[in-house]
Amino acid sequence: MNEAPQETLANLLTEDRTFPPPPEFTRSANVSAEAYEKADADRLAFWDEQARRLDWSKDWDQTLDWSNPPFAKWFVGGELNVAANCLDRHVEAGLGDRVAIHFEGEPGDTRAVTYAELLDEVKRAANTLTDLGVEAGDRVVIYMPMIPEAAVAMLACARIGAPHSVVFGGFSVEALSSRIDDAGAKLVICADGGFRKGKANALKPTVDEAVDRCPSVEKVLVVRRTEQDVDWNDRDLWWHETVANASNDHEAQAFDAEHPLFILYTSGTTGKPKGILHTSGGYLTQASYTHRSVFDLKPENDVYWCTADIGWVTGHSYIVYGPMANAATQVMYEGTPDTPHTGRMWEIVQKYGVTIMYTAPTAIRTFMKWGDDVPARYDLSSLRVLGSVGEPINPEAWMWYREHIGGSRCPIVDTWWQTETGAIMVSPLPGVTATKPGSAQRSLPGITVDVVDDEASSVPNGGGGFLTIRDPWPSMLRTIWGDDQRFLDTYWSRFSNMYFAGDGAKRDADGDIWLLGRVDDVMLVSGHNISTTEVESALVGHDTVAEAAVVGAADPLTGQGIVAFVILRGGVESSPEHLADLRNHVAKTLGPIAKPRQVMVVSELPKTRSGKIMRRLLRDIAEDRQLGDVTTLQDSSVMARIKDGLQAAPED
Ligand code: 6R9
Repeated sequence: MNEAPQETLANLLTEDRTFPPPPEFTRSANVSAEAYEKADADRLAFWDEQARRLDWSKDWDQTLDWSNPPFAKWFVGGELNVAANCLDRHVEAGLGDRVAIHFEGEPGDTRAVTYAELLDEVKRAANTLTDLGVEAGDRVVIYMPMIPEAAVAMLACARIGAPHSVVFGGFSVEALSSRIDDAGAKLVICADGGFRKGKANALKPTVDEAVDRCPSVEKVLVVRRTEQDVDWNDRDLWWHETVANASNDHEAQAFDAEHPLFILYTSGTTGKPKGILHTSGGYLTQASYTHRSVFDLKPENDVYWCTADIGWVTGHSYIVYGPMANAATQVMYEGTPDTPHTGRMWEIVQKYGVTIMYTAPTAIRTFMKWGDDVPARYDLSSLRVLGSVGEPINPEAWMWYREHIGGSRCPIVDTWWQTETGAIMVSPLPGVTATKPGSAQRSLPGITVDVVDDEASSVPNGGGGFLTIRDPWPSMLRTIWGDDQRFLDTYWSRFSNMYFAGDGAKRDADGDIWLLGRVDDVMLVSGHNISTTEVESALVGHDTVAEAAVVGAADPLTGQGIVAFVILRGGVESSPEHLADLRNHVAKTLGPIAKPRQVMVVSELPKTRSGKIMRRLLRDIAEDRQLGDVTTLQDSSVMARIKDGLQAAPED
């Protein structure tokens, strides 16, 4: 059965739809096609030019030092203060009255925080941290709900050069304490709780228990958000009794371009979390450049909204550092999208006149499931650019986003990047690229992403393989905190002189890049390497399916058999005929090799807190095994519900 033994990853799905940018969008776009030419002609000069959009206290002597790969140094010798670039310079330029954050709490409370107010609060917080003995280089862990103080805490750390490590508010005691411990944090900043799903969700008890296990922590600074009862320890301090009373006089000191800015632990699907280390000058350069170019941000007019949590890298680069370096006005929402009703997101878009929205495929597929009529009830005409991040976006989800949210008028930017890359790497440019539903398309100017085969040769158009990055980029991770060897082994050992991202990808006939999911999830069926993404996209292409996850389960005949888990669109009932129809639909779309052995209807899928499907756990179910580690699941009870539901479901 080995028809194609040399094939790295099959290319099964073809997509012919394409949408050129509206001409008036192109005319006023921040970035034109010339950016690619400039960057191709001289990549380092291109990044030099982008870095000059920031304020530096001291100029750099060298753009890139790559003499000791893969340990990069960007803007060598340059000095800047990241927080001053996000705040002080805007206020000094007369923009102090511009709203930085339109905060919308889940219960409906709101706050508009201007740049002047944000700067004032960050200065007070910086003075408080210094009073508590936090010095440049000391690590601070932040464990917070989505409230403005989370951004204030991050910026205050940046201001005094204390690297922060934000941990998802919602991770367990175990996850929190292991991250505090690995970073050796001196201070934890948290809140009493946050509002989620209509309730006050406590955070402080988790912090109390975690900190009891971590001798490095000296103080815990607590923001009062929900006003629920909390236990109080000697090490605890209230934010409103310290930060609020601190001086708002604080001069930002410049730090070296390579001074550590933050550590962020990747959820990863297995093993000990990796502390991804980012530094200052290169990171801020690429975060702000990509935010301005990919979303075409016009800070005077746009109202930008990124729905990610601050504990995810998207929250770091595209809520805090990128948008604030660009003086953007943005919306920050605390709660869940269906509280108190499934139209909450669209109500917020209408209320604030959101123009740029950045969300994840998992959210888009959930909105599809809730039905077209929900967004149709709101005025979404302010929107002009839509973004997607986190997982491959299936072509049908892309089309739904375009039509039902973007009114068929907004360019969609599908942005591929990772915690490790720090900022967007592959994406359309909304005023330049003719977009294709489901493709992230091409490397941004100044970035060299490739798709290679086993031997590290670029695959031809039409071929599939491994996504790699050939040249160093400004916002690249510098190492894994405390573990250079793991950094080398994880990212730089699969291919020599190339960063391997862990993702599969293909190049279509035009050379555009399509992401095909993690290579660990690739299924080997009768000698063919089949990506989970293509089969899932084929299923979502059926008009009864809102969301799908597929896995390869051991099969005596074919090596692995494809097992699909599907969530149906609102109002659809399944039957044995329907399931057979879904299997045939995949065979018709992708070819008989990709026909699922089995399709199971479920009401939920196991996801990480950032919305990525955990296929590993579904593989355990498909192969009838004991479940593996569920600690990074968004909702750890979901697996039991899936199993119970399956026992009641019709067999295919
Ligand atoms: C930003 C972020 C990184 C992994 C990455 C890939 C997947 C992210 C994607 C995408 C296809 C996109 N991913 N964006 N896959 N298309 N537009 O998500 O960072 O949490 O570290 O995850 O997410 O598999 O390798 P992170």
